[in-house]
Amino acid sequence: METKRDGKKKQTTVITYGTFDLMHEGHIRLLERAKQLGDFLIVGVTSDTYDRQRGKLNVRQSLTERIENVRRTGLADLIIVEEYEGQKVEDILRYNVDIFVIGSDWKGKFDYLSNYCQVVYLERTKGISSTQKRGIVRLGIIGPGRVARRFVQESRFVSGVSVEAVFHPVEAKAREFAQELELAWGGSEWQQFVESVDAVYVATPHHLHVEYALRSLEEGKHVLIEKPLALSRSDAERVFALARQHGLVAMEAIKTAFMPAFRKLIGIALSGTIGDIVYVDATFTKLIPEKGREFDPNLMGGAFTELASYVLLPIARLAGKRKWDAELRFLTKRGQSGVDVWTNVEVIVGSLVGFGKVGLRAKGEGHLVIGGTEGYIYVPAPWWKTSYFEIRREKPSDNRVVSDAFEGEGFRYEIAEFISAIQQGRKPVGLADDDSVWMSWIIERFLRGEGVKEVKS
Ligand code: C2G
Repeated sequence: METKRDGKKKQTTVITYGTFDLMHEGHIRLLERAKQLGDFLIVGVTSDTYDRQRGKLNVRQSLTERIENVRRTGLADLIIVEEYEGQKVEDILRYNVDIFVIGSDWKGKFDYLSNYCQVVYLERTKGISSTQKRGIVRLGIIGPGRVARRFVQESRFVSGVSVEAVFHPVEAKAREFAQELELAWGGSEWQQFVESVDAVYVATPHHLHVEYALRSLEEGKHVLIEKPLALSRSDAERVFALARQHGLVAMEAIKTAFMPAFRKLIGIALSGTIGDIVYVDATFTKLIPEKGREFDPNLMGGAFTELASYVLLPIARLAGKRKWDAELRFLTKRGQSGVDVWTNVEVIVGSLVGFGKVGLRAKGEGHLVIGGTEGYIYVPAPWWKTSYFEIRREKPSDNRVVSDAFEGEGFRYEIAEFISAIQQGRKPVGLADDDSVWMSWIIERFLRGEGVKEVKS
């Protein structure tokens, strides 16, 4: 407590903010420690509109219920509603706040508030004991790599999931990752790992996806599997059959499939807005130095296994059931290590032709065009992070623009879909099992060399 110049003790006011959805011990411990820092605790609860605006997904409880969660702790002296970006500064000034408190998952993000008051980041609670019955899914990661790191960061924008554990056969790698990302557990003990989670995210190199997915499903865990889910049709079918048998969710992590603008785009194309769909043309290139996992034949590297899931996605979604009658042609170019560095795929499904181009050592325009008899849809690069597209017609005055911008990497939509499918005991929407099985079948055909023509390197 500070002493004012007039001798009277000034009360120390502390403020913190959060969604406080499905209140768990992480929230409660934060409020307890915040309270201990002063004499008067103000808690800001985010409004639904603000959560939507800041990209917080899958919030299950209403604002009233979430306020009630905070009230019930008996820790807040005042509860306010956070309704817009920039409100924090105004609240700090209005309530004469001394200390702003937030969990360490926000480290650095609120340093700008130190111009107005003291900013304290409290260590977030690792390990949530809440069970699925209460709606919180505890998630474990297999394969602590680059994609897993981004996944953890994005998962904090999805309510109802807590990333708890990370597994790697090399203990030190898992531990290091767990420490860096503030996870409760990191190690190489498989049994300990699966027992501490309800769901698993498989983010290993491609050739291990199926093995880990099956092992996790056998243990009764839901699985989110990095793309490509499998490298053969039968392997993909085994994954989904086992999930069905155990009543679990199995989903392929193709982030584009779950982005709001992409879902809209597919709906619009299928509803006949551009007439009959005649072709789909999608390109995804990524320049990567010719070393590392992506070029390793033993890890099933190559441009096609790395990127085909993206370019095949709109073709699969637009062709529907007809996709199984597809005639396939590939044109490919190999790099020094023997894996493909560029591949064109042609998918002919009746009157619909799909063109996909993927590359790791050469760039191309990364757009998506869906051509129809009455117009076309154009998605500029990077189309796989779909946030904006145009419906273009013969008469430019009939053109229309659809935009649905998002925050961050766009992973959060796929995470939110996976978590809400688990919570609601339903299939994920945006990507059917059949789409994933079909893509695995195409990758299998490519790897077997069926219909593949090689271009000189
Ligand atoms: N928290 C924690 N441990 C957890 C989970 C959450 O300490 N395992 C903390 C968060 O860091 C945050 C508070 O609990 O300080 C509320 O978390 P959420 O309800 O998830 O809200 P959040 O999205 O973090 O709101 O204006 C909103 C705030 O900026 C952040």
